[in-house]
Amino acid sequence: MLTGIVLRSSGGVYEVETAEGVHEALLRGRLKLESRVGDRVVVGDRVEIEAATPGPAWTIEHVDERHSALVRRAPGKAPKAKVIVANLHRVVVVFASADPEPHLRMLDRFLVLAESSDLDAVVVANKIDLLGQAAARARFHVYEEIGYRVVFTSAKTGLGVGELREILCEGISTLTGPSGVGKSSLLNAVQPGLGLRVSAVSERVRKGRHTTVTAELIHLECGGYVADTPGLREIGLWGVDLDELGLYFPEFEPYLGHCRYRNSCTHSHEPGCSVRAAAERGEIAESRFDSYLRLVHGDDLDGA
Ligand SMILES: Nc1nc2c(ncn2[C@@H]2O[C@H](COP(=O)(O)OP(=O)(O)OP(=O)(O)O)[C@@H](O)[C@H]2O)c(=O)[nH]1
Ligand SMILES: [Mg+2]
Ligand SMILES: [Zn+2]
Repeated sequence: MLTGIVLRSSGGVYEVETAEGVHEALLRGRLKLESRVGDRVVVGDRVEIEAATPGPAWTIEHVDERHSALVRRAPGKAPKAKVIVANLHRVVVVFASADPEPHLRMLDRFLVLAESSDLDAVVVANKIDLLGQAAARARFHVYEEIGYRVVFTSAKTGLGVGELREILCEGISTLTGPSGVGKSSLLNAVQPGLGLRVSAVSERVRKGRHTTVTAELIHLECGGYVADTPGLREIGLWGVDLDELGLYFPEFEPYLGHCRYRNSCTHSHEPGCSVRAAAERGEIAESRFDSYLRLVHGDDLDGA
C-alpha cells in the first residue's frame, strides 16, 4: 500500500504521485459506489493505492477525507456540485487587465466562492503589458483596498512572475479564472520547461473551446503544488446561503450586526441597513455592493 496525491485523471485512470514515483491507478469497484460530494476522486485527493495482482496496474483503495475543496455548481439545470480541486490552501483568481476585458463582477463571484470555502484568495491581474501598470492598478485597486493581495503580472515580459512563484511555492494552490487570461502561460513562466498548452484568445473564439481542458496538479520544483484549470465562462456558486452571503464580502464586516433587522437583514431593501448606508457613503465600493445585490436577487445561488 502506498499513499499519494492525485495529479490528474482521464478516462477513469488516475495519476497518483507517491514517494516512489507517479503511478497510474484505477478506482476500485467498491469506491465507485460510494457517494461523495461532486466527483468521487479529483485532483488533490489523498489516496491509498495498492498494486493489483497479477499485472502492473494499481488500484485506489481508499480516499482520505478532504480538508478543503473548491466546489462550484455543475453546469445544467439540476442542482449538483462539481469539485474542481481537493485539499487546496488557496485560490489564485487570474484575470487579464485586457484581452479579454476583466469582468469584475465575475471576479467578485470567484472571491465569494473562495471565501465561502474558507480558502485564502489572491488576485492576479495578468497581461499588464497590454494596459500598463498605472491603469491596471487603478482597475484592481478596490481589491487591494479591501485587503486582498493583488499581484500584477505579465507572462509575456515576466513582470510579477517571481512574486507569483513565491506564493505558489507553499502549499496547494489553484489557478482559476476565465478562459484566455493566461493561467497556463503564467505557470509556464513560473516554471520554464513545463510546456503547458496555451493559445491565442482569437483562436479559441474561432474554435469555440478552451485550451486547458481538465484540471491537473503540478508539483513545482520549489515544492508547492499548483492546479491549472480550464477557464470558466461562468461560475455557479455552490453551498452559499443567502443569509451568509454578506460574510463573504470582507469589507462588509464592520457593518454587519448594526442593521436594524440585525440577523435577518439581507442588505437589499430593509430600512436602517448599515451596509447599504456604508455603500451610499462610499465606504463600500459601488461595484462590490452591486455584485452583492445581484447575487442576492439573482437565481445564482444553489438551492435558493
Ligand atoms: N500580451 C500578453 N499576452 C498574454 C499574457 N499571458 C498570456 N497571454 C496570451 O493570452 C493567450 C491565452 O493564454 P493561455 O495561457 O492559454 O490562457 P488560459 O487562461 O490558460 O486559458 P484556458 O486554458 O482556456 O483557460 C495566449 O495567446 C497567450 O500568449 C501576457 O501577460 N501578456
Ligand atoms: Mg490554460
Ligand atoms: Zn443590512
